[in-house]
This record gives sequence, structure tokens and C-alpha cells, in this order.
Amino acid sequence: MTESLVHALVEMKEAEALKKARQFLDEGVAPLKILESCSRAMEIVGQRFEKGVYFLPHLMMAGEMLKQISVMIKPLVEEQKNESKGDKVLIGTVEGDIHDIGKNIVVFLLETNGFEVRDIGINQKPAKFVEAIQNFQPQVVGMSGLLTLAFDSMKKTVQAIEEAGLRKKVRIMIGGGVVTEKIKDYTGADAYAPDAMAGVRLCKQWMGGE
Ligand code: B12
Repeated sequence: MTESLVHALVEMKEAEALKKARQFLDEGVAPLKILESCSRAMEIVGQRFEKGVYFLPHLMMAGEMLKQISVMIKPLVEEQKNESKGDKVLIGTVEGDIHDIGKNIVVFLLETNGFEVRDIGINQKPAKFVEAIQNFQPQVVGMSGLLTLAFDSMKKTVQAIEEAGLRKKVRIMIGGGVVTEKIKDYTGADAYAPDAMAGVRLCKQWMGGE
């Protein structure tokens, strides 16, 4: 049903994509379903970029469209937000990487599920994660990264957390694009989540909610 949204996004038809997203939301389609369609569209855009059919401006346009759809969805998520029980998650995109659409979806879903989230943004150095852990005292730290080079940044961040004596105080989950179990092992994180909902489930397990 949301295929027309996927199509409009993939074909870079901005006005149509935004209109469709608005229409589906008004008709009562779940925000999560819209976000899934966006992810599917991004997958295809990424493939076209790899094949040399699309170029950087297309990635930028795709990012822009998704940002605008996220803005549309945000108030609906705010409405559905569950009361926080004091379970805290710190999240950010690691150094060298500025992709944040997926991370923002994770933030949305965590907040809807009653977690208190501090999002430190994109391109964050290991020291920034450490500082934020000290200030915010989360039970879980989430790191996002879509570039291959992000894996080294994740590893360095885990090491920095360890060196600061904080490793035993937090569980670390990673995610984004092609992150796998193997990459989880490489970085020293506790777990990886293939999608945002899996990240929420992990947090629930870790904090005793499930
Ligand atoms: C949009 C986009 C951009 C936009 C980003 C806009 C933004 N604000 O994020 C812009 C134009 C900035 C961009 C730039 C670049 N990009 Co880009 N980009 C993409 C694209 C098309 C979509 C990414 C996306 O948003 N996907 C949708 C979201 C929803 O998916 P997701 O992030 O994976 O998130 C989901 C899960 O993974 C999970 N998740 C995500 N994070 C986390 C974290 C935790 C803790 C958990 C639990 C879960 C979780 O939850 C989400 C929802 O379920 C991808 C292609 C692709 N297939 O992904 C390329 C892609 C990631 N980009 C790529 C490249 C090469 C670049 C550039 C280097 C291009 C260039 N030559 O400059 C730059 C790098 C800039 C930088 N330093 O980071 C490559 C990466 C290749 C690689 N292996 O390194 C890709 C794969 C394209 C390709 N096929 O070649 N890009």
C-alpha cells in the first residue's frame, strides 16, 4: 500500500513523496510503517548510488526527503510517548560519520517506548561519548554508523569507555546499515541490532522490562 511512497522517494519526486507520506499518516497508517517504507526506498537509492546511476546530490536529496518525513512523524510519536521510568539511553553517530536518519528513528522508537534518551548527534568523537556517559549516566549506550570507517570509530569509542572505567556501568549496542554480529565482535560492543525495533527490544531486555 505504501509502495507509491517508496516509488516517489526512489525517483526523487520530493513533492509527491511528502504528499503521500502526509496522506498515509492522515489515513491512519502507522508511523513505523511509513519509516519502514523510507528504509526500503533508501536501500534502493543506495544500490543505484553503488551502480553509478545516482550520485551524491541524489543521496542528499534522499536524506532531505527523509528528514522532512521525520518532522511530519515527530508530533505523532510525541503523542504516543510513554511515561519515562528512568531507563536512560545515550545515543550518537560515531566519529567520521554524519548519517543520522536511522539513528533518529531509533530515538523516536525508544522515546515512544518510555526510555529517556539523550542524543548527542553526528560525528561524535569517543571523548564526547565518555563525557556524555559521565553526565547523563545511562544504562545503555547506542552507537550508529553507516560507513565502513565507522567500525573503527565504534571500536575506539568502546575502548575509550573502557579506559574511562565506565565499561561495566553500561551496555553497548551498535547499529546502522551493514553492521553485523561480526562487527559487533570487532568493536567490543555487547550487541548489535539490525533495525530500530530490535534496538528497543534489546534495551527492554537489558533493563528488565521484558
Ligand atoms: C541518505 C544517505 C546519505 C545522506 C545522509 C543524510 C542523513 N542525514 O543521514 C548524505 C548525503 C549526507 C550521505 C553522505 C555520504 N554517504 Co551516504 N547514504 C545514504 C543512504 C542512501 C541512505 C542511508 C539511510 O538513511 N538509510 C535509511 C535508514 C533508516 O537506515 P539505517 O541508517 O541503516 O537505520 C536503520 C537500522 O540500521 C537501525 N539503526 C541505525 N542506527 C542504529 C543505531 C543503533 C544503536 C541501533 C540499535 C540501530 C540502528 O535502525 C534504523 C531503522 O530500522 C545510504 C544507502 C543505504 N543503503 O543505506 C548511503 C550510504 C550509507 N552512504 C555511503 C557513502 C559512501 C556516503 C559518502 C561517503 C558519499 C560521498 N562520496 O561523500 C558520504 C559520507 C558522509 C559522512 N562522512 O558520513 C555508502 C557507504 C558505503 C560504505 N560501506 O562505507 C552508502 C551505503 C551508499 C552506497 N551504497 O554506497 N549519505
